[in-house]
Amino acid sequence: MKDTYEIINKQKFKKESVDMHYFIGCGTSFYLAISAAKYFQSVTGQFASAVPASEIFLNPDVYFTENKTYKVVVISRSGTTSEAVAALKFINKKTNTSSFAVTCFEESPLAELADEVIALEHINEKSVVMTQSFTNMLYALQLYTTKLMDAKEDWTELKEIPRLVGDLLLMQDSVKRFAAELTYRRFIYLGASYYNGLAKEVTLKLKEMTQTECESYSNLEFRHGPISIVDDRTVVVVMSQKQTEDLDQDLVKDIQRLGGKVLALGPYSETFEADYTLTIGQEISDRNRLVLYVPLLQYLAYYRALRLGYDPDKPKNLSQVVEL
Ligand code: F1P
Repeated sequence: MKDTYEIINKQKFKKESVDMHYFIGCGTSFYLAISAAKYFQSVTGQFASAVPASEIFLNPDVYFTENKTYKVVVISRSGTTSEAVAALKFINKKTNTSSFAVTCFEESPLAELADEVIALEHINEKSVVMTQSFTNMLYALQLYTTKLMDAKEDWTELKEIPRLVGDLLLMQDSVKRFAAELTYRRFIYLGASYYNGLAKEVTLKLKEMTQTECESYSNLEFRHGPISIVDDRTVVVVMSQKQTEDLDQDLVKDIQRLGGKVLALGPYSETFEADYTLTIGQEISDRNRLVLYVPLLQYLAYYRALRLGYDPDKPKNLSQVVEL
């Protein structure tokens, strides 16, 4: 992550004024797009939305009109995923749309086709499952956004992230008890706004690595129906923001009353109670704390996979690159 910081710190970016930004990708890269678009919108005040890469060329009428201008940020670890490349080729034919790629491979179709590129070549991930590539590409997009806006306070906070992620890795034992308990059969991940993409991503991690039944929702949406499946074999992972602490505390109590177990992650005050509380990033603002939630929950999936006897690097029915 320090290398990612150095790359973005040195790189120069074009400042463009467009009507709409789309952040697109497939699978993990789409979930990254959801959090990155929300972050971009919050820092820049400009419209941004996340779209699965395939929809850009399958339903262009939904996303583009003639008299508006667009910038599309395409995210892909491999830079070769079929839908991401097809979306970029489609965009390149449009005169009112520019493109930007974020990938881990400089020599990839995506990097060759895009107007501008962030290439994180130091992320040499061998696993089929995306872990450090997710964290680093999200971090790179936060730094990119902050640099574009010359948002000094955000940049100062983001500069601390590599050190704070390092500290987090020492806390990995804390998630092991949730990973080891095989009577827990269902996992629900809750995250709102910027955190909703993260909730979807850690759900996918658990699904890919462990074949466990799991779902994700925006925190308070959980009460509107999904809460009916909570029982004593359900674990709910709550990702909190500073301003949602009180509402999340009530939600935790409701889930526990129904027999569910709660693992809570957030910048909590001392009084917050759950079955296990991980207090993280108290000194960092909600939008810049994002990536701190991810590694520990990736570890949760990893340790559960080992406990179940699965190879966490090679999930069933999945390959590193999906080519149509
Ligand atoms: C996207 C992706 C991954 C998934 C699997 C297949 O890859 O869908 O999210 O875990 O590895 O590919 P990419 O476009 O980011 O390379």
